[in-house]
Amino acid sequence: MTTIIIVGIIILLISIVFQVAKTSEMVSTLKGAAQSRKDSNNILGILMLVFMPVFLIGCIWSAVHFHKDFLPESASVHGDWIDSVFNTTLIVTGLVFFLTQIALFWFAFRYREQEGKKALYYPENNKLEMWWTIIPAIFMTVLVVTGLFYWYKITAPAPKDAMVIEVTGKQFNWIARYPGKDGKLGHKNFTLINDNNVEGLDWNDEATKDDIIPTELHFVVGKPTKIIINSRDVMHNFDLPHFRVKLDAVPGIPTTFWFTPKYTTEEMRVRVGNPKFNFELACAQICGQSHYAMKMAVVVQTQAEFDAWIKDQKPYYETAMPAPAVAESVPAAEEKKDEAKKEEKK
Ligand SMILES: [Cu+2]
Repeated sequence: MTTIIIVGIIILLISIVFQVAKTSEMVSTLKGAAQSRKDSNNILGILMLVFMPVFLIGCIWSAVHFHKDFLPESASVHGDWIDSVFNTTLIVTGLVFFLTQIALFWFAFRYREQEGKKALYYPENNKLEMWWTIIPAIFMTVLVVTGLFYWYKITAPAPKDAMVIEVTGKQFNWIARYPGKDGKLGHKNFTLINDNNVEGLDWNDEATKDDIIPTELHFVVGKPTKIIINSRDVMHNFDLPHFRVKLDAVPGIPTTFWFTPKYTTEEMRVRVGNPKFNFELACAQICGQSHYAMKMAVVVQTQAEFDAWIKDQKPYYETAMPAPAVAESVPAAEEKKDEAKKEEKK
């Protein structure tokens, strides 16, 4: 029913516009071409003035209304810097946008074609050109230099005490790896990848044997965290929107990024007023059919909570290796027992 009403309204509007156009055509024939041109110029000029505030208010409304949807609340130290640069750029360019749009519509109204008015021939003004080059150049320089200042801070080498986590993207989930007690991530080799060894860890390297591959990412609040980002197959994109971390996961070329989480999950739940809030790692690169489902839960906790959690995690080696080893050794042991019994009987 609603659809029929909407279609009816659209047809009605089209026929009104058509009728108005037809009537104005008839009026112009009666009045003569010159008068009708004057009228339409006046109408268009006034419409420009009416459209200007509607358009500008719409811009302000959409910026305010959708601002929180552009990026969620920042939960990392450098996230605040990025937001401040972003907001400064938005304010400066927004101001210029408003001034130029007001001038554009006002000029369209003020200098519409009018009887007895002739356009002024004004080919150049060097002074004016100088100022409208210098002023934007100063603003652009300030914005770019501020951006670069933060960029170098953000991309500087990670502090030595940073926690190191490796995250590998694959179609269609993330694999996180924490170094075990030795604090070292063991070697891996893509040729060793199989169902029991999702990362292709090289078990000949002792450092791999305590590596942990959990199903969730855990960070410590206030602790610098360095992520080594990998991909097992196609290009993915490591995206932690709350931490303002977003970097491509490229097969064969590990990328790194470090950041410091500012709030625990619990604190963030209070901040956003949602007791069910959870941080999330997403894939921000369309990487195949189930790209939309490629995500991983992220927990930010205190050092003590993290220590308790990591203590409960089993090294991946234990889940990957012993099962076949035990299965082989059981029949072998049985055989030995049998042989021993036979010998006893002899
Ligand atoms: Cu992906």
